[in-house]
Parts: sequence; C-alpha cells; structure tokens
Amino acid sequence: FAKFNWEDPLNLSSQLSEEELAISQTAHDFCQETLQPKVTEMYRTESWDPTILPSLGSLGLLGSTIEGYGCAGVNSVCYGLIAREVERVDSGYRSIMSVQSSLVMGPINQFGTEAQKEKYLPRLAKGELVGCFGLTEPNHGSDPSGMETTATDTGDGHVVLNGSKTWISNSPHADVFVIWAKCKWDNKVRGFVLEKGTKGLSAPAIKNKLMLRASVTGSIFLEDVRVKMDDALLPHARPGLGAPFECLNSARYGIGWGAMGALEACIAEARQYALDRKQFKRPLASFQLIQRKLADAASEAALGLGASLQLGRMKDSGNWSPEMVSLVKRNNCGKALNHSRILMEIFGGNAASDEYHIGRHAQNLHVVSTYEGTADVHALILGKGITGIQAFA
Ligand code: TGC
Ligand code: FAD
Repeated sequence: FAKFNWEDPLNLSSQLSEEELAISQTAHDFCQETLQPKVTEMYRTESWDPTILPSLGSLGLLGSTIEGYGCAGVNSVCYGLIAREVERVDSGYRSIMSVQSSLVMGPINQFGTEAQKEKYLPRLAKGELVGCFGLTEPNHGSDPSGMETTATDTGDGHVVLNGSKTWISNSPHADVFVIWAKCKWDNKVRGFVLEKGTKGLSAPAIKNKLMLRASVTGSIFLEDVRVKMDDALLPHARPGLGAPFECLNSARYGIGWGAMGALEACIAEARQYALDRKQFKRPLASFQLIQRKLADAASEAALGLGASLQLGRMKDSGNWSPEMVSLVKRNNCGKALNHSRILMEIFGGNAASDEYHIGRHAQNLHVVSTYEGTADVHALILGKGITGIQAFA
C-alpha cells in the first residue's frame, strides 16, 4: 500500500505536473511566510496592505493564465492551485487576488482593445494598479439583468455613466474600475474601464463587516461620469450579460479551489488542537466523535480538490461548461462552510479567540458561499442544466 498522508489523502500531488507542483510550492511558501503573519491584525482592523498585490505580482501570481503583457501564461490548474494557497491563509486575500486576476485583467484581456491591454495589463500584473469589478447593485444582486446603472452615448465620442454598485471588493483602493452598465441606445449590458480620479466617480468603503474583514469592500457611485467611448468601452464583448458571466466563470472556478484551501487550513489547525488539548485525561483526538469530525472534513476536502482538478483539466482542454463550474463552486463552498463550522466545535470556547484561525475562516466562508452566485443560485443553474427548465423567475 501507499502510505496514507492525511494532508493529501487521495494523493492529488501525484496528478500534478512538475510545473504545477513548483508554482503551488512557490505560492504556498509566499503565503505562509508573508501573508499568514499579517492576517490577524488586518482582520482586526479591516485594513488594506498596499504591499500585498505588488508582492503577488512579483511572483507572477496575478493574471497568471494570461499570455503576454508581463503575465505568466500558466494553465487553469496552476491558477486554481494559487487560489488554494492564498485562501489557505484567508478568503479575503484570495478575493483581492482573484478580483484582480479573473474579474479585471480577464475582461480587459478578453474584451479590450490592444491599447487598453497595453495600458493596463502589465501594471495590473505587477500589482502597481489595483482593479475592481462592479456588477452588483443595491437592488440587483442575484439578478443583475435588472441593473439600473446606465451608459449614455453623447454622440460626440463620449459616454456618460450614472448609477451605483455595492459590495465591491477592492473598490476603495482601486485605480481601475471595470463597470457593467446598461446602454441606453439598445438596452444591452456592456463593460467599461474607468480610472480613479475621473470626475463623478467615487468608491467609499463599507466599514464594520462581520466577515471577510481582511479584504476591503466598498460601493461605487457614478454621477455623470463622462469619458471617451474609445478609451472606456470594452468593445470585443458581445453585448449582454454573457460577458460579465464569462469573467465569473473563471473567478468561480478559482473559488472552488480556494474554499478547499480554507477547509484544509481548518482541518490542520483542528487536528493539532485535538492532539494538544486534553479532557478527561485524554487528548481530544482520542475521542471517536472528534475523529469523526476530522474524517468527515478531510473526506470532503479530498473529494472537493479532486473535483477542482478535474474541472481545471477540462478547462485546460476546452471541454468544460458553466454548469460544471456551478457544481464545483457550490459544492466546495458549501462543504467548506459546513465543515469549518463543525470543526470549530473542537476548539470549545477557544474558537471565540482570534488566536486561532478557524473562527475567521468559518466567518469568511459564508461570504465565499454567497458571492459570485449564492449556493441556491448555483443550484438553480444546475437545476436548469438537469431539467432544461429555468426556475430563476
Ligand atoms: P440568462 O438569461 O440565463 O443569461 C443571459 C446571457 O448570459 C449568458 N450566460 C453565460 N455566458 C457565459 N457564462 C455563463 N456562466 C453564463 N450564464 C449565462 C446566456 O447564454 C445569455 O446569453 P445571451 O447571448 O442569450 O444573452 O441570465 P439570467 O438573467 O436569467 O441570469 C441567470 C443567473 C441567475 C444564473 C445569473 O444572473 C447569475 O449567475 N446570478 C448571480 C450573480 C452573480 O454571480 N454575481 C456576482 C457578482 S461579482 C462578485 O460577486 C465578485 S466577488 C469576488 C471576490 O471578492 O472574490
Ligand atoms: P440577493 O440576490 O438579494 O439574495 C438574497 C437571498 O435570496 C439569497 O439566499 C439568494 O440565494 C436568494 N435568492 C435570490 N434569488 C432567488 C431565486 N430566484 N430563487 C431562490 N432564491 C433566490 N459583487 C460584485 O459585483 N463585485 C464584487 O467585487 C463583489 N464583492 C463582494 C464582496 C463581499 C464581501 C460581498 C458580501 C459581496 C460581494 N459582491 C460583489 C456581491 C455578491 O456577488 C452578491 O452579494 C451576491 O451575488 C448575492 O446578491 P445579494 O447580496 O443582492 O443577495
């Protein structure tokens, strides 16, 4: 028999190439050495650390699947492995990274002009510029088709944007804003790239979050924001919601890996705590009920990682569908949320202390299971795929 390794129960590593293993190790070392020591303080203070994106950029971990423009050009599996390592530390750090990579660099690369790509991508890849993605609005979250943000063609080469976005990761520190708006000329949704400092554009922080506190979240207000159409419009996106959803496919795929990274961190911490802590003159780890909690969580992490790898391979070979992404995003986020909460019980009262990381992970995972499509929205996407009947509305 192979020796059983509780940290890699189904030997996922054996399915990875040398390049994938090397990138995963680089990301792991950076995250553990540089990010892990910062996280408790950043979570306490809801602060922004301007060194995080540049340091991720210096290792080639931003927009990593993009070819050229200073990006690493690695495969989707590598992107997932990076997300797993970042989220092993904190889901908020993975948010910072995946918004920049999938939701800002992704659409500029896929839908932008050559001039937009050259202007923004190399600096976003280095982490010199911070990006954000504005789709959600105060009255339109799960159903972005009702969005109220508008774009008006002035007829003199300019476009004017009006509206508001809410719950936008990175927005208070963003230099580059990818904004989705309904165009008044044909009622179709299109993407626009705006820059910080443009008159009428503001992005105040939403303070006092109870979750995902190591990631700064804000609103975006657009009051008669007038910009040149050729500079701002992402012209190669097919008008409609398909374009923002294409960006979400990539981010949701990464979240599937990331949620498993967070769950793996919870398992490792709970295992150690159970070995160290004694009650009734025995380590907690010696009790059957404790072992079952660890066994259940480790099983789900191993299965979820296997599903993420399979999806990554399908993405890299071009044989994937959005329904597959929904299946893995929903399953992995739900399993990570549920089992982080169960593992938290092992810590008894100490779960309430931020000296331990498990409480922070469990709090974060509620958001992770909610943004980029709630668990129930992904159930409806799958339900449509299974039955052929849409049940959203
Ligand atoms: P529906 O009529 O089904 O589709 C509209 C158009 O979009 C196309 N489409 C897709 N294209 C590519 N990929 C996908 N996954 C797609 N899903 C749909 C579709 O073919 C159609 O195209 P066309 O050409 O016919 O117009 O759309 P619907 O309005 O009925 O919506 C369905 C629903 C509920 C599934 C969708 O609205 C949805 O996914 N809602 C969830 C919203 C969401 O995920 N928001 C995320 C905001 S961003 C975020 O949370 C970032 S957090 C990041 C972080 O901090 O890490
Ligand atoms: P709602 O849509 O109001 O949903 C509320 C509840 O109703 C949910 O349980 C949902 O599943 C359920 N529901 C809705 N419709 C149906 C239905 N048809 N059938 C059954 N149940 C239904 N957005 C961005 O655009 N960019 C970002 O960077 C971003 N970052 C975020 C960061 C954080 C910290 C948070 C909390 C959110 C972020 N979001 C972002 C927004 C996120 O995508 C939305 O919160 C999410 O899509 C859900 O929308 P909502 O909050 O409006 O909930």
